[in-house]
Amino acid sequence: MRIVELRSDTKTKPTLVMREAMFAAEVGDDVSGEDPTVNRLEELAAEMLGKEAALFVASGTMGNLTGVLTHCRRGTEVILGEWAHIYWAEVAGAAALGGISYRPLPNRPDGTMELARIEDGIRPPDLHYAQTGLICLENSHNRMGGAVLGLEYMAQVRELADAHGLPIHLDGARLFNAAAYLDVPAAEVAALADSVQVCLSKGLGAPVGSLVAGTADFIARARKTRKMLGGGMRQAGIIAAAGIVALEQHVDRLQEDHANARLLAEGMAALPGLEIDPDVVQTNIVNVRTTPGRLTAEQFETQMAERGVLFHAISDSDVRMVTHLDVTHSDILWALEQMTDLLAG
Ligand code: TLP
Repeated sequence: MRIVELRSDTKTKPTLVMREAMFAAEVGDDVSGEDPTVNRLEELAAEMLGKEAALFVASGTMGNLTGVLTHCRRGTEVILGEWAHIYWAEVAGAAALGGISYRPLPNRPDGTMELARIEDGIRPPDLHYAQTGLICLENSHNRMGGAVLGLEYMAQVRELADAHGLPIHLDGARLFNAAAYLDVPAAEVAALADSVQVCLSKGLGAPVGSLVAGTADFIARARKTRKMLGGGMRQAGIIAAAGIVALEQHVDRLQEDHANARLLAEGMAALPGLEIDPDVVQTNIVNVRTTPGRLTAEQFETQMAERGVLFHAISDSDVRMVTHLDVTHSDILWALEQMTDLLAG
């Protein structure tokens, strides 16, 4: 059966070029900084993100946790959106492992938090209060359908953070998608944060890995945090080699994924039983609502899976579809045909 995999851009499989690079990778013990391939990946990432240094980590979750633990002491508090991936889908790692509390604020549909709410969320120096230690942003915003935070908004948060002497950590799991939408280099977005986490294993197609980037001093401290978390890998050049291919070859093609997402959204907007405004789709994530009284999100997911079109329900009424390297224009047209058949039949 033909399968169109829209559950996540994490589902991408390494390309032949990646597998060849992995096979041929020169390696060494990365814990002692001796893996030339990891070193090359970290230098490349730092350069693309406009930061002094970068650190290769096993996952986005580990990258964010490394970032938060490196910025914050025990007993401090992190301001972030209630739909920030760090808050809702990373097992409360900073609380469990770092003694750090979260101050979740409402996310608007565009992924932003109201500036006044952020300012209110920053704790005054009262003896009773936890000290605010960090602000986290997410760009593009996963739960908000891949919405992109604009540079102007990020600059306003930066100004606020500076006024209060607070650092910003950017969960840029899909930073390159955001930069492609904004049509600016990723470094321009990353410049508005102190530290940034980017995933290689999402739309960029690598099998494993993320990078955390920041100042040389921050990354030296993050390296120790990573070691504490058990993330010191040895001959990690084997997987870093795929990451280099991801950064060199798969950044410029992200617009294709965005065009496919848009095509999917436009197609679904015309179908009965589904509700979506295609204009809100900016990157590679499409959240679509099922009309009340027709198929529920779960029924839509199950019945389309029987036809080979895979995606997930994210609430009783909404499903999420994600385009990526392994989904073609023709896959989208075929998926839309299957949906038409199910919903119009
Ligand atoms: N997102 C995944 C998971 O939620 C399943 C997905 O399919 O979208 N930040 C953001 C914004 C993310 O979307 C994710 C993963 C992560 C961090 C964590 O990355 P990993 O999965 O590598 O730990």
